[in-house]
Amino acid sequence: MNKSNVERTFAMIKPDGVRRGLVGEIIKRYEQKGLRIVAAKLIKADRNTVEEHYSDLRSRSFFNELVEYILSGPIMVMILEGENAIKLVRMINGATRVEEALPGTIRGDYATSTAQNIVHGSDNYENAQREINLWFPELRTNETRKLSVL
Ligand code: IDP
Ligand code: MG
Repeated sequence: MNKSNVERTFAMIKPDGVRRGLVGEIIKRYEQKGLRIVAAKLIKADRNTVEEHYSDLRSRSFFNELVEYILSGPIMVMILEGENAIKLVRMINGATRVEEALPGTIRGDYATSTAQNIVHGSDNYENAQREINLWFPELRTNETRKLSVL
């Protein structure tokens, strides 16, 4: 038997997803694959947090455009938990590039450009921890910086 790999990941419904009324549709897709919502909130992000979130991309030509996009309206941030949650959310979201995002994925079904592609999901374990801590500072515990009760 395979060892179970229940883990937590960070997901974001970007401003275009919220603006287009896709929150329910997106959450439905995560839930119907067995992911559990551990925490979620609709927020207006602040610039520092967005720049920190995408710090790996700071040198890319589209960085400023990307930050302005995420700041352009409310976003929904969430922590999802389940078996192989990190990979699963990335699969449900679909490929980054609009022409590679397959039908049946969120981006494949709804994204009309690579820049504005509806959703984000952490790409590995370290980034999942980092992004959960960044977007949910209220859930850090003093000593371990792990999630408290959830
Ligand atoms: P990911 O969101 O699938 O992990 P990344 O390569 O980490 O993709 O890029 C982060 C975000 O930056 C993308 O989701 C998209 O919004 C934006 N982005 C990526 N590549 C481009 C580009 O070539 N032009 C404009 N925006 C881009
Ligand atoms: Mg990424």
